[in-house]
Amino acid sequence: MAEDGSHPLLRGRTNQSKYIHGFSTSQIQSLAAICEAFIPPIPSPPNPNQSIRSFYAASGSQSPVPQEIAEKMVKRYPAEAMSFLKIVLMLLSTKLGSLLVCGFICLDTKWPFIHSFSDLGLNKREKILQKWSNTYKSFIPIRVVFMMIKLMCFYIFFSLTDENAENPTWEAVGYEVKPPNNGSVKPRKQRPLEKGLIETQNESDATFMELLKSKVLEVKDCEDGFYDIKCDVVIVGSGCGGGVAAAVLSGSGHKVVVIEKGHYYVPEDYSLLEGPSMDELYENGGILSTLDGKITIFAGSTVGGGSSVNWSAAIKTPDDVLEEWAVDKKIPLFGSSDYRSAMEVVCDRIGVTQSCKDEGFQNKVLRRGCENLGLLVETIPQNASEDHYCGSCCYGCRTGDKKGTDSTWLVDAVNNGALILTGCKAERFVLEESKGRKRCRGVIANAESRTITRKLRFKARVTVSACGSLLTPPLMVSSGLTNRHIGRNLHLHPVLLAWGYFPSGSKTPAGKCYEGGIITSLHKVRSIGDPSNRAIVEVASMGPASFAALFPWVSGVDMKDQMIKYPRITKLFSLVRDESSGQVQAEGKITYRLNETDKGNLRTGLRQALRILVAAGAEEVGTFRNDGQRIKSNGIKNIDLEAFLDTVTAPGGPKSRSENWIVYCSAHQMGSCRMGCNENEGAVDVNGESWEARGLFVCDASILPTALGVNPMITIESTAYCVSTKIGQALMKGVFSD
Ligand SMILES: Cc1cc2nc3c(=O)[nH]c(=O)nc-3n(C[C@H](O)[C@H](O)[C@H](O)COP(=O)(O)OP(=O)(O)OC[C@H]3O[C@@H](n4cnc5c(N)ncnc54)[C@H](O)[C@@H]3O)c2cc1C
Ligand SMILES: *[C@@H]1O[C@H](CO)[C@@H](O)[C@H](O)[C@H]1NC(C)=O
Ligand SMILES: *[C@@H]1O[C@H](CO)[C@@H](O)[C@H](O)[C@H]1NC(C)=O
Ligand SMILES: *[C@@H]1O[C@H](CO)[C@@H](O)[C@H](O)[C@H]1NC(C)=O
Ligand SMILES: *[C@@H]1O[C@H](CO)[C@@H](O)[C@H](O)[C@H]1NC(C)=O
Ligand SMILES: CC(=O)N[C@H]1CO[C@H](CO)[C@@H](O)[C@@H]1O
Repeated sequence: MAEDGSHPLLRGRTNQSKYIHGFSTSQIQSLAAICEAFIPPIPSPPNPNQSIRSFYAASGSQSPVPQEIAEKMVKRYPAEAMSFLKIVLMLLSTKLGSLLVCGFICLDTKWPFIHSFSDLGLNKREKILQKWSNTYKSFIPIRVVFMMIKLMCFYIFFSLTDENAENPTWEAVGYEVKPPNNGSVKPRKQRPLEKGLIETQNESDATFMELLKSKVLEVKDCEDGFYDIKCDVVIVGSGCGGGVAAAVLSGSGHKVVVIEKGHYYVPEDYSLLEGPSMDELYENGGILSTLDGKITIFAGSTVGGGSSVNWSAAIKTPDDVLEEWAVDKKIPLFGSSDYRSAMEVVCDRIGVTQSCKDEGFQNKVLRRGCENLGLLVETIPQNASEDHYCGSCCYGCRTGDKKGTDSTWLVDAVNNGALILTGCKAERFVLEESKGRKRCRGVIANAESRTITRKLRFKARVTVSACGSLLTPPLMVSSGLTNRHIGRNLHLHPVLLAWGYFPSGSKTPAGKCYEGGIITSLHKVRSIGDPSNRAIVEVASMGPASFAALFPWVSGVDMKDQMIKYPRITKLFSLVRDESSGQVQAEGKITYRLNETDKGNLRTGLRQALRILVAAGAEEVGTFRNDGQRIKSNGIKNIDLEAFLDTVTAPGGPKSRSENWIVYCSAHQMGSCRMGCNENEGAVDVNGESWEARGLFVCDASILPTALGVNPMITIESTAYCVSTKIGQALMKGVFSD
């Protein structure tokens, strides 16, 4: 610890930072006491080097860690959850409150007989946290409090950086943020989207109008507090769906404006730092979950949307799914040759390669494990070049090699004269009553800049919602649309993770978990003989902070012991093509109920993932269940492994009333505005147009009729390609000229 008591490499930051979290001093004190119990200073293992020694000596209570945790929690967690958490922290700062929340462990035979939480010794505090994690019958949802603090505590501890963009733990946990190899970041004269880009956050009333006019848009400063902006097509969202729609519609000669609430980053801008990247590129900074805290949800929010952070897996829509959508769901598009050729166009444009020269450590593990078990393992095509090898693409691709929409479709769009407004958030669609069915006339949006004082009203013949499955429904609902499928049928492709530790120097695949192409191989569980199983196994990419945030905490020592193995821990996940579904009608209010069928499939997939890790030579394997479920697997007998696997289940979340719990993850959201062959079957028709409002189309993952079962990007882009091609044809025919 440094002389001023601060985290060794974080000095200098403390004084400059101004915190606005609104925690009282005693609440911060309680929080710090909890963090210290999560991450206690402890003696290091024998013969440590300097970095290991200081890692073991470091404490979660060192300034500014608790302040940063408080700040981030207030910014990212729902307000109701925070109010409750603050009450608990306040109680813990008093003796009676601590007794109430923690029980008899706060009592002492000696004066003062009762201790407040922060006055308790580290051992007792650790015991209390262990109890919280295991408590399922209590009058306050203490497990949720446990989860909220634990997640943020580890996330901040392993992602906070100093002015040199370093975190004091990284050397010890074997993590290194490498700038990409020299040659690949070419200095650019102009950013690829420059000529069509308007970063509204940089503009003021004075400059904004001029800028719009210079980009050949008809703009009017209206008396009623709006800037009116005229175009043929306005597209909300620039992700997989929006990017493709922008390219196609501008390509057919229409004046297209894309509005995106996120910002624009070019490869050189990406810091690759886990903390800032999550903040800049992900919805709610990567801290988003279902209301019950059971499923952690990741979605992109930047120019390029999910395609800028995606894990490079480019998989075509499986034939059986296409048939189901065309036949059972009666949507001809998915049985058409148009759709098949759209997939070719999409793969071509984003440059999908069929093989990978040098697979990373985690994918090698998956491949070797499958091969040793005689299981089928498939190679996943990537849109990046074959020797693409930078496992940090989930934080933006620094080499510019991975082709997200921001380096493909959106470039085509601006070359065709489309404009992209960033820092600009759509608020509601402009709907007019007309002859029984509404007519959509555009969208009203807010620019982020405080010096743009008016709202923006985009007037267009056609309006396209491409906000993704979590945000298209809230926008439709707040615009007054009422079809009952809006915001329902939300599929998440829920994921359960398994881990395996592979000491280096052994006969296991070489490399580090955060290097190499992210997803290059895949195992379909149904290939082992149960054709009804809907799970697949792939590898998961996580920086140390996200890993620590999710990894089960059972004690301070255990967590530190695990974290120094981080580079050699492979994470595999079981992902299910979910029949279960959830709802999202208001922003950030996501519910989801996983049913027994899906749970069963997920569990089968998870067991399979563990078998694969063992077969690949893991020394120890485990799940992410709260009790740290794991087994030493070196040379394990099959019968013992199977006995362990019998105990591997798909438990409930932190709010469930069962002894063990787990956090599920989701990076694929679909279906929340699904296409249907009539109004009772879906929120939009088979052309993607709202049943209720003419001229309003949806062009993102929310229109997929069901869950897909594989990584969805190619399917979303191909669907968007078909939907927008038809819109273009209709515009040509003058269908929307009224
Ligand atoms: C970490 C991660 C890894 C992934 N890896 C893969 C992979 O390897 N392979 C694969 O196939 N898929 C992958 N996916 C999934 C894929 O990226 C998404 O399914 C896909 O991006 C969804 O496309 P979309 O068009 O529906 O929405 P998005 O791409 O999410 O785009 C929506 C955009 O709309 C913007 N927006 C939302 N509301 C508004 C508003 N009101 N006003 C203005 N703008 C708004 C958002 O900021 C966002 O940029 C991954 C996803 C994540 C998060
Ligand atoms: C990397 O780039 C720098 C500056 O352009 C150059 O000096 C250096 O030699 C390069 N290193 C390699 C390995 O190419
Ligand atoms: C907008 O502002 C950011 C910093 O806030 C700057 O990096 C960027 O270059 C600006 N863009 C334009 C077009 O001026
Ligand atoms: C996501 O990444 C993959 C692989 O790098 C790429 O093929 C795809 O184009 C990206 N997403 C989109 C929407 O382009
Ligand atoms: C799970 O949900 C799907 C779709 O609603 C249904 O077909 C299946 O029977 C359900 N399974 C169970 C066990 O309820
Ligand atoms: C097969 C194919 O399209 N390969 C392309 C993949 O993307 C790289 C660039 O990233 C192209 O050079 C390849 O031609």
